Amino acid sequence: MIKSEICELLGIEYPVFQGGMAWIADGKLAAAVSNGGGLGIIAAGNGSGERVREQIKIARTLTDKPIGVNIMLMSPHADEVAQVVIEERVPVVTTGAGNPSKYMAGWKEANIKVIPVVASVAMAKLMTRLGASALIAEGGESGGHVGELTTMVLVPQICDATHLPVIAAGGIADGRGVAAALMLGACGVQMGTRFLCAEECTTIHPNYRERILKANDLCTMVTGKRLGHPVRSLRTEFARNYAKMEFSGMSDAELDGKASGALRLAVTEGDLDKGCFMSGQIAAMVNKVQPAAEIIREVIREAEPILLGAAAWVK
Ligand code: TUI
Repeated sequence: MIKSEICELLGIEYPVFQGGMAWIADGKLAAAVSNGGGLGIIAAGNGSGERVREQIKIARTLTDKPIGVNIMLMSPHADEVAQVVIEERVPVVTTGAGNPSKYMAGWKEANIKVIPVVASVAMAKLMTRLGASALIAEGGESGGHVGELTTMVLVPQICDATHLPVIAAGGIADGRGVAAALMLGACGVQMGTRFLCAEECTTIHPNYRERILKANDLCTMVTGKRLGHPVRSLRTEFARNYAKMEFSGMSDAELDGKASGALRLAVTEGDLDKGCFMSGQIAAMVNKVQPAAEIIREVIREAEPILLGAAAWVK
């Protein structure tokens, strides 16, 4: 059994979060993860407040365990969603792709445990000062919107910069990743890509899942750096073409908008030409579809002997 302070803080059995994957992580997936003893997280993505409220209600019909909501701060609906989580008394909020400072006081007043994703030491210090309950240190191995640093480099530096519990994310898909994260000073992990292949992840088109299951080690790439929004996704026709446009003489104004709606096209249509199939670098390590609860049990069961055996390195 692997327990840490994050389990007590949130009332969960295992220190495993499911990433708040935009367009993908709905109430059904979040409930399955929470029922499996982890923390299930509903992704607000670019959705409206009412859509998020609906998903919270769906999750609540499926579980009485704690669930979280991830607020994507670049969304035009972020203000609205920030209010909905208060009204719905959501116990945990995670944030991504920006600085949640302006919401922190309101969420704290509503007794919400706020766990921002941070991709730098400066942001970790700011969030600690503003009263976050824990931090997610997400390295650039992850899928979707990525920061500059890798998990290996980011996690220990974030741990040094805060007294809060730190959850490691990016590049973690099995028990070895869980054990390594704990060795770096984290007290839990967040996985996104692995949960794309959870049985209860029914929002994604079969093409998306098939691409993940068939992926190899070099299957992802980062696009979007030129406009300041780097995104890691599968190396599809869309990603290759977008990368070509970034290096062409195209103006910023023309480039902007070339990726809009591409994640939705991947998730709902499985469109291999126009879709952006966001994925972490560990896609190659995801080889089977299984229930969310089994994923959680499996990574914890794999991590236990590794952690117990670690003392053998010290002579
Ligand atoms: O947010 C994510 N990953 C995401 S969001 C997303 S939706 C999207 N769709 C289309 C285009 C772009 C995004 C898909 N994947 N991960 C959490 C994360 N947050 N990673 C890095 C950061 C981050 C970066 C900068 C957090 C804070 C930050 O602060 C910058 C500042 O404002 O100083």
